[in-house]
Amino acid sequence: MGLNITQKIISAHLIDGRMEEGEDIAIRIDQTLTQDATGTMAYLQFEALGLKKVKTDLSVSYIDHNMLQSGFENADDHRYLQSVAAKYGVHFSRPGNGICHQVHLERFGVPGKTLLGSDSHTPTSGGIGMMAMGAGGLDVAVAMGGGAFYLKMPEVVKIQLTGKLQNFVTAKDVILEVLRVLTVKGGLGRVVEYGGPGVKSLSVPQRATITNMGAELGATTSIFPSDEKTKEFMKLQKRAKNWSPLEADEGAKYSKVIKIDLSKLEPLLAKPHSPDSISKVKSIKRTKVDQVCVGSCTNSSLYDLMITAALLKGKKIHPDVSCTITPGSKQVFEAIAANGALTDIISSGARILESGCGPCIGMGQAPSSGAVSVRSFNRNFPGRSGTKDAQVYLASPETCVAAALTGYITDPRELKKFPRVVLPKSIKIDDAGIIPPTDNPTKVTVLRGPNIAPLPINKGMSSTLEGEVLLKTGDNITTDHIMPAGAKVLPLRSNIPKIAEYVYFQHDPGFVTRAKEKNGGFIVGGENYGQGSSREHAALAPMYLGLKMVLTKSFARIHLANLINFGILPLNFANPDDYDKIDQGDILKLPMVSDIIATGADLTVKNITKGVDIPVTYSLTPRQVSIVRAGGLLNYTRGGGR
Ligand code: MIC
Ligand code: SF4
Repeated sequence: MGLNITQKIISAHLIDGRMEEGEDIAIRIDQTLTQDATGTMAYLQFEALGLKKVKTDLSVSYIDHNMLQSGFENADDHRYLQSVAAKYGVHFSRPGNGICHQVHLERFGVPGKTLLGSDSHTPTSGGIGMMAMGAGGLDVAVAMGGGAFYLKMPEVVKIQLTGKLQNFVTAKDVILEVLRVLTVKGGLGRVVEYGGPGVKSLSVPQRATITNMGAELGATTSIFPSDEKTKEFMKLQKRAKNWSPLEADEGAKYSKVIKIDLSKLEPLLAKPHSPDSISKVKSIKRTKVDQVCVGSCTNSSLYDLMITAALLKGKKIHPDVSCTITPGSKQVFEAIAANGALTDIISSGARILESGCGPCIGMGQAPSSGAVSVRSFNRNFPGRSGTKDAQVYLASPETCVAAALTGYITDPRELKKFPRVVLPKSIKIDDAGIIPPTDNPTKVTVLRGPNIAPLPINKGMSSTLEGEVLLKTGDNITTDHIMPAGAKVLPLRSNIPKIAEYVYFQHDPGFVTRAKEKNGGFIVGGENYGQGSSREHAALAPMYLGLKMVLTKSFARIHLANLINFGILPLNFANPDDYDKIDQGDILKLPMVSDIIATGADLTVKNITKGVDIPVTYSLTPRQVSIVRAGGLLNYTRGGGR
């Protein structure tokens, strides 16, 4: 039987389990990446494993999120990350060197290898033919220690591409189309694999835009074949020796095939407040724009910046628009400086930002009250921009520039003249922003500032759980709702007691006080609970507040894994209509739950307030049951579990 790309990579890395859809499997991880907002926890956890050195082929620690140094906190964390990287054999990408996914694609990605990153957009490297997945920091720490990564054998969906994109239609429009078809829940338990004759018309950075935003589908990952275009890209990066071809076999099986004719696509955008709220740009009625931001790990490649500059050349940003532009890496920044594109950007009146996540994660550039912001980013969840009532649209750099020049949401085809951007045949490769690990790790002292608080460790699970429903939510709750980011909260990522004060801060400001008064309790949610980022703080901080169990219609993959890793019991309604039988404030009881899940027997939640019994399910592997009962993965590992 022919294998698809996903099956090929998994079979070459399989440590445990059978490669059958839905089966629990364990795979070997070749490379890891971390970023600063999740990295401090990941390395504290790695240190707790007591190893001398990472056991991966390559591990990289990036600084890209917490770049504002408005107090000592982020600077302290950066110092810790640099010293811990040197000590344990990790490459360190300095602040200013660029966004982890962009840099990893350029400098480290290798077709056919596995990559685990403590950031949900790690699938960006799927653009180069890697099996690249996002995970919580603890899973990445375990992988750095040589441990396997556990996942369910995904089903594989094929996106069959034909045709060629027209002028002003972009890779971003491809992934927005996929989001329109599959929605933010459509990727759950799936890998999205791209194939068909249309693939060869897309460059690696274009492919990476598509796999990057595949995270918004909730997919395990997204992947492209490795072909001549991949070789070309790796040659440009002076890494041709790392290239190898990879494609699906003839007759490879897929659970579903979705056909997209690239030549029929039009400029699209995602409307507030979800990446799957898709519309054609031309169908948006006249909407005035206050802010435009080009950048983020989705759209900050050299091509993205060059087309942005070419469209801005000789024109001025509309007086009512504040426009920021962020090159994704030092390499991109240097290239546009050298070829003059940067001058076109600056003279248009756009504001150029240092290479990093910046406005994408609310690290500066929060829009004005009620503002309309058009961004080339990947997420427009409520409040993520830093302004609660901002209206954020997601679109291609081309559509962003059209808005920046006209002051309105505008179909970029109205700009008429399409500038042909020719990428250079060679670019300057200078890895001065990447510090390799030292040869002399014993001489390195790990530097910890006062911002870094010890990791809170959960207690083992009680035999019976009883408590109040602290919060009942609707569908598609994001980790930005649970544990907001932004310039104020992100510096607290290394300090769980402090960051715990911000759990559900914008969505439900009374949550923390309630959780403390009631001594913890439960959360009830709808579909796709915990979608979005990989931040384990969305489990760790609620755990610190005493959250014991979350009962939902369904969970997003990474958040589910994070809840388990920190000993919070994830349950699903056996019957989704029973969601209506619980209200916020109800008292729930789960008698002998710890014993019941150990045996795999049926489980019932008793709603004491309403006097009803609610059947629930738990799709946990025996290993996950042991982790939850132990109070989390660290306790489980310390107790001898692997
Ligand atoms: C994001 O885009 O939400 C982030 C910030 O990159 C997160 C990681 C984090 O919360 O630190 C992600 O996507 O995993
Ligand atoms: Fe950074 Fe935004 Fe990409 Fe997350 S989505 S890694 S915050 S640029």
